[in-house]
This record gives sequence, structure tokens and C-alpha cells, in this order.
Amino acid sequence: MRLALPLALFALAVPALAGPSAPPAVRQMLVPRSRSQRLAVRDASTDMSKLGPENTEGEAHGEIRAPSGSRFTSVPVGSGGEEIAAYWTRNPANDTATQAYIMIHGKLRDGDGYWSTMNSILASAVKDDYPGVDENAIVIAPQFFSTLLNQGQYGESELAWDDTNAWQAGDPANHPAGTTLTSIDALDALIDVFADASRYPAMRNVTVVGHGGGGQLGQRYASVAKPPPSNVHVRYIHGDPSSCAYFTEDRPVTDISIASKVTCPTYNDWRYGFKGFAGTSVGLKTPREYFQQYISRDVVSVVGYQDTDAGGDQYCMALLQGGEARRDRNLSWWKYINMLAKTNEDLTGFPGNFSALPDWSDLSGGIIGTRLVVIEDADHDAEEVFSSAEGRAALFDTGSLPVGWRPSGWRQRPARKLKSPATATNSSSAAGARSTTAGASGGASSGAAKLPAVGVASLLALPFLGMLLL
Ligand SMILES: *[C@@H]1O[C@H](CO)[C@@H](O)[C@H](O)[C@H]1NC(C)=O
Ligand SMILES: *[C@@H]1O[C@H](CO)[C@@H](O)[C@H](O)[C@H]1NC(C)=O
Ligand SMILES: *[C@@H]1O[C@H](CO)[C@@H](O)[C@H](O)[C@H]1NC(C)=O
Ligand SMILES: *[C@@H]1O[C@H](CO)[C@@H](O)[C@H](O)[C@H]1NC(C)=O
Ligand SMILES: CC(=O)N[C@H]1CO[C@H](CO)[C@@H](O)[C@@H]1O
Repeated sequence: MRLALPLALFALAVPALAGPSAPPAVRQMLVPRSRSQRLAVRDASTDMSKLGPENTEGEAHGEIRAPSGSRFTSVPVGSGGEEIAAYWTRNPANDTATQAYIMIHGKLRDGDGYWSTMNSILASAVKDDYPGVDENAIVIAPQFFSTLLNQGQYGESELAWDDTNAWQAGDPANHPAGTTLTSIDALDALIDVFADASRYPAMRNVTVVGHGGGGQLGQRYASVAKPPPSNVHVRYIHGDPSSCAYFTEDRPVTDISIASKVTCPTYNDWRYGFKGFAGTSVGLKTPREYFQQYISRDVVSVVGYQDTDAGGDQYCMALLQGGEARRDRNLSWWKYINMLAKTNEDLTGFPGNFSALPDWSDLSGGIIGTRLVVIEDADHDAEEVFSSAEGRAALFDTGSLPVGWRPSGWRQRPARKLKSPATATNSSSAAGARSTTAGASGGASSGAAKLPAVGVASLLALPFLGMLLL
């Protein structure tokens, strides 16, 4: 069915093929609608311009070869026998490891490469005696296989997704047959492994890192992950995703020559918004409840300031999130989160026209745990981002983080608590009760304690960063 679609449709549907000068109306009209279209041209993470109508993106995995220092294994997800495949530190010190890093691969589904990247970032931090780094930290890179392109590479109980990008959105797998588990469930299961004190008695910090395609999953995961077990602290780091999942129908772009909601009817559908989100194996909450989870967690949004190519998703749903460059989408997202939460953060110079956002300060109390780190010299490259001083801080620092770049005119302001945050009440659903627990244990209050320190840290870090960037 995918192959039967005429090439002309692809040429129109894919902005890169239509050319940068394609009028916005054309870009917006051709939002993929049917499942067969969705499979082929889902979003620009699937780079059809290079590969033609048959998406062979990420095909060149060949035989599975675990990079030196790792092994290829799999971990149960749920109770139905399914497993998530992963590259894993070969000889982990399970008894003494205090930290685990779950590194999500990018759009090419190259878990092996991402395992190596994270492992070498860790090794160099250990070598440099970077404060707080555990030399026994365990590195895992889950492998989200595609049933279209990775046949023969996954075992019969291992999860795989048909659409090569479905895993990025947290959608359900379609292998093994009949499974309803999602990539979100798979990450939840990995965290549960490390929270099992009988296997990892010393484990304290689990960090989920996603960049680019992995950043898309990482951003959504930070909102919809189940509340983690209380014996581990989870940090969620998402870098440079092409799009975020907005909690409301508001969008930063009002310039209709860039994109318009009117001609982009799917702008709020799941992956871009919460419409049609099917939930995870622990159930479905409201967008307000997911917002509360997101802001009460240790979430670090990492943006490469040089990430300004019109790469990544160029559908109108993504363009409405801040235009062509991922950087602006991310900066707009920061503005959005802070405005919804009514924080005291200075948003001077941040892009995004949000004129009439709802006031969700009843959920935040004016305080969010989410932090933004902008790495001035980094492009769209996980290694560059996480080897930088700020990227390393995001990965390894406890307490305050350097904020990195800020627009001119921006000033550090102290956090200002408006009132004690309520819980995302939705008395009509059991979801409300679950979120109470998340809010209470999660800690908008821990965010409150951390935030004022950010400014001090950034001041202290500046000369240091200057040296490193030379
Ligand atoms: C460490 O724990 C994992 C399970 O999480 C297990 O597969 C592995 O065999 C353990 N390794 C050692 C050396 O105990
Ligand atoms: C934001 O609004 C201003 C004023 O209406 C407009 O000039 C600008 O193009 C808008 N920006 C975007 C990204 O929509
Ligand atoms: C590790 O967990 C502690 C809480 O136990 C937290 O304060 C700290 O920021 C975490 N460190 C990282 C790097 O996530
Ligand atoms: C409460 O939950 C229901 C079902 O999930 C949803 O339709 C409704 O919009 C929610 N109400 C609020 C105020 O969030
Ligand atoms: C804060 C920031 O980066 N603003 C920039 C967003 O992107 C637009 C267009 O690329 C620039 O004009 C802004 O300066």
C-alpha cells in the first residue's frame, strides 16, 4: 500500500522535495491522514527526500554487533512476555553502581552508536574526575526496532514498531503480534529494573537521555512516564526534539505565512498535542495532569543554539511550534511552560506569541522543576551537546546547573512561590487520584529549592565555560 502511493504525492507531501519555496498553503494542505500515508510520510524525521518513497532510513544495521564494553540483551516489559532489546554495560557492578544512564537512540535507531557515545562521555568524565560521576555507572541504550526495516534482527518476544518513527511518539509496538505496549512502557520497565533494590542495592540516580529523534521520545516521556519508584531519583534530559507535545491548543506561531491552525487540522493530534493520545499501560491522564508531572520532575531541556537548520520535521504541526528551526521550537516551549505555570522566569527575548494562555499556576504554585540549558556552540549533535561543559553538567551535576546562553536583556530572577500547588483535579476520573501521589512525591517543592541556585551556578560557571570553549 505504501509503495502504491504515487511519487507525486510524496513530492507534494514532503516539503524538502517540494522545495523550500513551496508556498505554505501547499505545505499545510498535505498533512498525512490515512494510516498508509502515515506509514510512509509520517513526519520529516523520515527523510523521504534522500531515500525515495520507500523509507529505508536506518536500514544499515546489519548484523547486531554489541560495541566493545557492551552486550546486547533484553528486559521484560509488562507481564505478557514482551521484552525491550538494549545494549548494556557488559560487566556492570550491580552491587555498587549508584547511577544508570538510559540513552535513547536517534531516528536511525542506532542503539549501538548511542551506547558508545554515552559510554565515552561517561568514561571521559570519570577520567577527568568530574565531581559526582560514578565510575560504576551503568549505560543502557534501548533498541527500538522497526518491523519494516529490521526483520531478522529482533527476537520473537522483542518489541518492534511498524512505522519507523512510531517509537518516537510513544506509540504502541506491533510486534510481538497483539502487543499493546509502547516505547513509554519500555522505558518505564527499564527504570523499574534499576529501582529493584534486590538487584541494585546502591542505585540512586537513573537518567533518561534523549536527543533529536530520541529527544522526541524523551520529551514526551518526561510528561507521561509513570511516577518512578521512590527509591531512585529520575532525571529526564531531552535535547533538540523536532517537536514537543503541547498540553493545550495554544501555539507560539501566529504568523500564517509560516503555518496556520486553520489549514493544519491535525496540529494538536498526539505527538504534537494530546488529542488522541491513547495513554500507556498504566492508564490515561488528562493533559493538565501530564503537565503537572512534567513540571514537578527533574526535567532538563537542552538546546543546541546552533541547531537552526530547517532539518527535522517540517510539517505544519511542527512549524506551528516555532517555525523551521528546532532551536526556536525549543525556546518557544520554554516560554510556553513558564507562562502556563506563571513562574517568575524572565522570558525577555524568547520567541513565541502566546497571548491568551490559561493560568495553570494552581498546579505549579508558580514554580517548576524543569530547567533550560542552552549550549551556545552546539549544533544538532548528541556528542557535541553532551561533551560540552553545560551538557556534562546536565548529565552529572547535582543541584544547580549552568543555564548557558540566554537572549540579550534576559535577567536572572529569583523563583517566586505563588501558592502551594494543588493537584490536577479531575474528580470524574481515577486519574486524579494517581496524580495526587505523583505531585506529592514528585516535588514541585524540590524544584523550588533548586531554582534560585541556577543563577549563582551560571555566574560561577561562566569563566570556566569560556575557557573550555576556546
Ligand atoms: C546485573 O544485573 C543484570 C540484571 O539487571 C543481570 O542480567 C546481570 O547478570 C547482573 N550482572 C552481574 C555481574 O551480576
Ligand atoms: C508574532 O506576532 C507578531 C505581531 O503580530 C508578528 O509580527 C510575528 O510575525 C509573530 N511571530 C510568529 C512567529 O508568529
Ligand atoms: C541524584 O539524585 C539526587 C536525589 O537523590 C538528586 O538530588 C540529584 O540531583 C541527582 N543527580 C543527578 C545527576 O540526577
Ligand atoms: C476529566 O477527565 C475526563 C476524562 O479523561 C476529560 O474528558 C475531562 O476533560 C477532564 N476534565 C478536566 C477538567 O480536566
Ligand atoms: C531567542 C531566540 O533565539 N530568538 C530567535 C528565534 O529565531 C528567530 C528566527 O530564527 C530569531 O529572529 C530570534 O532572534
